[in-house]
Amino acid sequence: MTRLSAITPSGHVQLGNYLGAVRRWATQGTEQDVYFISDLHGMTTPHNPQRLRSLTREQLAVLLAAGVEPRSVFVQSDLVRELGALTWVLECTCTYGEAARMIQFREKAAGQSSVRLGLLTYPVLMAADILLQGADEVPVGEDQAQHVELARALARRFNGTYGEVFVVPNPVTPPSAARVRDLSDPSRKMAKSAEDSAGVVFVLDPPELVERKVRRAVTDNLGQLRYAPQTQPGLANLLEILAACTGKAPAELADSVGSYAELKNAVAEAVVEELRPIRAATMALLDDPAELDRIRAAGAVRARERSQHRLAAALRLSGIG
Ligand code: AQP
Repeated sequence: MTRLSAITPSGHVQLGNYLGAVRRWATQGTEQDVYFISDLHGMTTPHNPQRLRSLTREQLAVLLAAGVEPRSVFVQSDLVRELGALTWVLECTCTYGEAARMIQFREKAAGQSSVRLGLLTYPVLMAADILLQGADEVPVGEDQAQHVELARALARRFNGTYGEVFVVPNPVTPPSAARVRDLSDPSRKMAKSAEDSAGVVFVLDPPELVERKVRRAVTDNLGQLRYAPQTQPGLANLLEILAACTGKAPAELADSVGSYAELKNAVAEAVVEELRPIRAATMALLDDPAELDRIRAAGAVRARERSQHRLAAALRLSGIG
């Protein structure tokens, strides 16, 4: 069984990406699973080429440093030729109406005077990512479920029209994971591309900076230490982060600390300790470009091998190549 997940280099990896996804990929992933840095998806909105390249490298290093199986990881653009070919075939399998109906496209395009065509067609590229690798399962949140439905529809349509090539993927809800909120504004989720990074803990932030960001986290003035996400979202976020780092329940942790300041100290310490080995291993990999390149190239070879028979069959059956 192959599960497929990705991370987009739209910014530095943040604590939410790590606690909510990457850590699980490292601890629960199998060799059959596929994890990739979706740098092609990072081009659908205005981007800086140098920054995209360096974030891609950095994210690859973070995934490996976190312990994701190196044989499962690759960089999406290392398969740009294969993905480009399959995306075209799938674009000619998809209707304009289907693409234009995607909620995420409508949300991201709303109010923009100029929208990249890639923003419209990116769900078809995502379908190519999924179908090329033969993924059975795609763990996604609600925001991406519609895209996996599109991939299912395209796989079925292609198979029905030209011949059986693609595994029809299933969207699955990821096992309940921490949903980390922005420390400065707990009404928002923590995001790597947030405009203001004061409330975003990055995996590579030095310990002093992590401590400072946690100490400045917005809480409330109720002075009551309890786990109440609706009425005390800032405090609840800190308790959830501490819970994700310690394996204890947030409510239990609320009972065990004496003050907001004590809680912040405990959170800062737990996060610093959780991230310390990953930060060190990431730095070591970034300091050894030859080793990182070697792992990257091997990942690309494996991803290509896993997919080449499907691409060849899709091209042949659709009458090209
Ligand atoms: N705050 C979060 N808490 C828990 N999980 C999170 N993820 C993202 N933010 C949080 C999970 O991280 C994985 C990779 O994310 P992505 O790169 O696919 O895109 P995203 O969800 O849009 O991540 P960001 O950080 O919010 O990026 P931007 O700012 O570009 O939108 C996914 O599994 C995601 O659920």
